[in-house]
Formats: sequence, structure tokens, C-alpha cells
Amino acid sequence: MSQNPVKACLDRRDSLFHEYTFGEQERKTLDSDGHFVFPGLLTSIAQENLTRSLSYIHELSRTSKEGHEPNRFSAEYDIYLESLIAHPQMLKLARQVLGEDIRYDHCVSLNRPGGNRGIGWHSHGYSDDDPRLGFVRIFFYVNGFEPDDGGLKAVPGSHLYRDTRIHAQTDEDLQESWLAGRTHPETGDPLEIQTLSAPPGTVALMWTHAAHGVNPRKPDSDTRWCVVYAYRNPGRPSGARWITPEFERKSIPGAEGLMALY
Ligand SMILES: O=C(O)CCC(=O)C(=O)O
Ligand SMILES: [Fe+2]
Repeated sequence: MSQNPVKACLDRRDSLFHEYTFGEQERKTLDSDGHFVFPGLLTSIAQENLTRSLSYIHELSRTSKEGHEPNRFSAEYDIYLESLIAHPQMLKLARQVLGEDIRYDHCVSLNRPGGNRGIGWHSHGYSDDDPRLGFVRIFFYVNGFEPDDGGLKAVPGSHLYRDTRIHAQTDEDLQESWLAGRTHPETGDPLEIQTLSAPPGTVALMWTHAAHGVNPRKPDSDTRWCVVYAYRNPGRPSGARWITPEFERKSIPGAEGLMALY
């Protein structure tokens, strides 16, 4: 096979994910649970690049820019994070989940230093009355996490309620309120909290309506480096669409047609 060695080298350098399977079975799990975890999916070069970019965003965030915060508009502040919006492997994964017609919605860094308090239980919304329009978060847990150390947790099946108003401070609060008496609409089993763990390089998919929260980061732990890219099927307004008009107009190779609201 005659392959251009320079191109082969660039392809290797730019590789984002290791090989993975997202077939019918994996799809079923995502649709039934509301989330799907790929342990260690990010390549080591992607982990290096992401750590550098997210450290930079973290430094920038010390001088907060009201209304255009580096953590909330992360791809607008860093060229590598920008380049991932339309990375071929990213778009392939987003389309495996959502189908062909997709839009980019946001890129938010979720760095959590030692002592970070995590975040209470919540859900997000999009097209709440029409499940044909999907909205997926693709989390990159660059250096991973332990369940009790900045760990993501979720409630399998909760997304099927498409309830945007789930709120609770603690696991016990959630169990005594929103979870009480609720069952999985497909299996009839009582809904339960699931704590996740993630080795370095883990990627997690999550449907936007899933109930989820994050445990505090231990005081002596290093910073949990994390960024989320969100994509959706167009057709409805989107509340979390954090894109400035300038960025929407910017020419990003491969991102043509991804930036518009509808
Ligand atoms: O920090 C995390 O792991 C998750 C944050 C979160 O709830 C979100 O981005 O929707
Ligand atoms: Fe969230």
C-alpha cells in the first residue's frame, strides 16, 4: 500500500480515540441507561494535548470575563479545543449517537481542583416533549476519577422522563424526593443511583435529560481535568448553546453547517 508518510504521521499525531465499538448493543445500553462509558478511549497524545489546553483554560479562568467565561466558551479560547469540534473521530461518534443531522452546542471545561465541592443532582433540557430530537454530552475525563474523588454519578433510566427540573443536594435528598417510587419505564425496576469510575482517558456519553451529579474532589487530590462537548439534532431552541456570534461566523475546517441553531 502506498500511503503518504507525512499524512500517515499527521493522522497518527491527531488521533483522538483508540478503536472502539458502538454497535446495536452499545446503543441499546445508552438508550436504556442514559449514559455509556468508554474507559481509556482517548489516545495518549490527545490526553497530553487536552491536559495542556485545559490547564491553560484553568489559568485564564482566574481572571473571569463576565459573560464570556473561558470555562464556558472553552473552544473560543484555545485552538486545540476548537479543532476537536469538527475532529473526524468526534463527528463520527456524535453521528453514531444522534444520526446524520447534528449541530455543535457547547464546549465547557469542567476542571475540578483538590477540594472542589462537585455538583449536586440535576438534569438538563432540550426538546422536552419530543424524544426524536436528541442532545448528547460527550465528556472527556482526561485523567479519570475515582467514585469518591470527583466522580460522576447517574441514575440509569432517569433520562426517559425527560424532566429538566431534577434537583437534589445529596444522594439521600434525591432518594427521598425525585427517585421515591419511580421506576425504569422499560424494565419496571426501581430507579437507583449508580456511581461511576473512570481510568485516565475515559469518554462518557450522556443523554441530556439524565439525572446526574458529581462527588467532591478530595482536598489532597490533583486537579481533575475534564471537558465536555455537546451536540444535538437541530429543530428547537437550545438553552445551553454557548457560542458567540463571532465564533458562529468563524471558518473552522470541517465545522461548516455545525454552528447554526436550526
Ligand atoms: O463535572 C462533571 O463531571 C459533570 C458536570 C455536569 O454536570 C455537566 O457538564 O453537565
Ligand atoms: Fe450537568
